[in-house]
Amino acid sequence: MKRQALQVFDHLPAPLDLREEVLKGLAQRQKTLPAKLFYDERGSQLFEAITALPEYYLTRTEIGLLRQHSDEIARIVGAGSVLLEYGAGASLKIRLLLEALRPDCYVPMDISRGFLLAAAQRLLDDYDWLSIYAACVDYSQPLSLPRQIEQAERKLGFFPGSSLGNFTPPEARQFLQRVRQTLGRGSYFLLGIDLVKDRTVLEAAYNDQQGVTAAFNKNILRHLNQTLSAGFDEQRFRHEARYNAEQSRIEMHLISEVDQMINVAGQQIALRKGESIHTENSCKYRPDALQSMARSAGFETRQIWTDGQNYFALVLLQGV
Ligand code: AVI
Repeated sequence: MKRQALQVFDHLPAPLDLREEVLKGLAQRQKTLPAKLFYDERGSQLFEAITALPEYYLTRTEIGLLRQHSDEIARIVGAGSVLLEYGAGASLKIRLLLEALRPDCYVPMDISRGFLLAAAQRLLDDYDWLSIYAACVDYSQPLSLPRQIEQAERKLGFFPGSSLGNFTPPEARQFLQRVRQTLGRGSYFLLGIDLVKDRTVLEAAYNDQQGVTAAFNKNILRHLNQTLSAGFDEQRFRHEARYNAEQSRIEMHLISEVDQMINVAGQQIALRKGESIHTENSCKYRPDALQSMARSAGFETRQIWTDGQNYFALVLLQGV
């Protein structure tokens, strides 16, 4: 493919009815809120700060693995490839992969157009050889990409950060099936996955000393106050993250400190003192469980790289 710098592809689905989704979650016995509400501008900044926390080992461990193995990944995938990232390449991780692979074309996919284009522009400024096809899409939904991308012979999909863990296992399997459909047989998919480990390490990573994760969790309430004119007072909630060993997942909750009534989009929601709103799951995997899930979605495992402590894994899958 010839260098075409930046092309943009817009294919956003109609927005879901957020009010309905929020009220439905708050009407359940275990109240829930959709985790996607974390990521307004402030939430994205708080998440960036989380990735630099001493307790949050995930990001630095994954970057270490990419530094060590991106040349080998590039050798396996081969020259003349298209690199598709599920999410927009704002981080050092995609730079490590781009530099090793030097793909013909890089396709970041993200729902936030502003974020997507700003990240793409920064990469174009730094890499004069790079062609970018920025796709403004909801990658958790079925995707159809432009023909020139779909027909590329060598494709590598990249889904870093253990973001697969924020899906429930059935959602994760369905997501992998969709990725397999989009990428096609023979294509590669590189996943960053947080592994099951000692509960104290996991719980510390989501209950940091500086309280950044607590601010990130409570930000969901601020965001709701703005978007659905809700009346949450974040002072009346406390952050809690606990490891659910049976389900191999960290659960984030907001616990009501008092009995309270809250107006959410015109409806009164009652919360008892001590009652929780479940805001996020972050599933941790054992390599064998991940491999069998991937197999059932149409992928074989090519290679797994882990760090010395077995905290995190880079998993290279190939569509069969
Ligand atoms: C984005 N995602 C993979 C993070 C995680 O670890 O599940 C979100 C996060 N929640 C609290 N801390 C970080």
